Amino acid sequence: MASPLILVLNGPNLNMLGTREPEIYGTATLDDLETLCAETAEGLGLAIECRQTNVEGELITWVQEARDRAAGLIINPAGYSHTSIALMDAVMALDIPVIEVHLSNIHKREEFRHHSYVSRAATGVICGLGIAGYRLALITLSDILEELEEDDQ
Ligand code: CA2
Repeated sequence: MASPLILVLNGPNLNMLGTREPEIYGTATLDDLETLCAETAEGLGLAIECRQTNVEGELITWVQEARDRAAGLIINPAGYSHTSIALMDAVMALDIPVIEVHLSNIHKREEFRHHSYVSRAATGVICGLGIAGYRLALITLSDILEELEEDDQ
């Protein structure tokens, strides 16, 4: 049987990871993050596809595509977390498990980062653990998918 596909979507400015603000986002680059996801997914028997965009509409289109293609979604909506009702609506329309990840602890930062529209549509949220948050999100999705499969039998 084919491995279930997990889509890992990263939003605006995350292509700059590792180049600035290491005290907030750490020193790992987007490449490092995607390698960690690939290695973790392989160990869990999951297939993954990692994508990053700076464009809100593109992120929404990819979320919509997850509906027919993916068994689970990991999303760091970055700045759009705090602004985008359209992105929240797209995530709401999914019926697969969704984990929202933030590298930084958004609750320890400026007030405007404390609220995420996307959290309302997410199965769960991980923040403040750096790129390890993505590893934990994959492990959690693997557990959820196993449980769903057991329920189906
Ligand atoms: O902590 C996170 O993962 C965030 O989603 C990152 C977003 C921020 O707007 C959210 O409030 C929290 C920003 C990503 C920007 O990443 C950069 C990394 C290095 C240099 C510049 C920006």
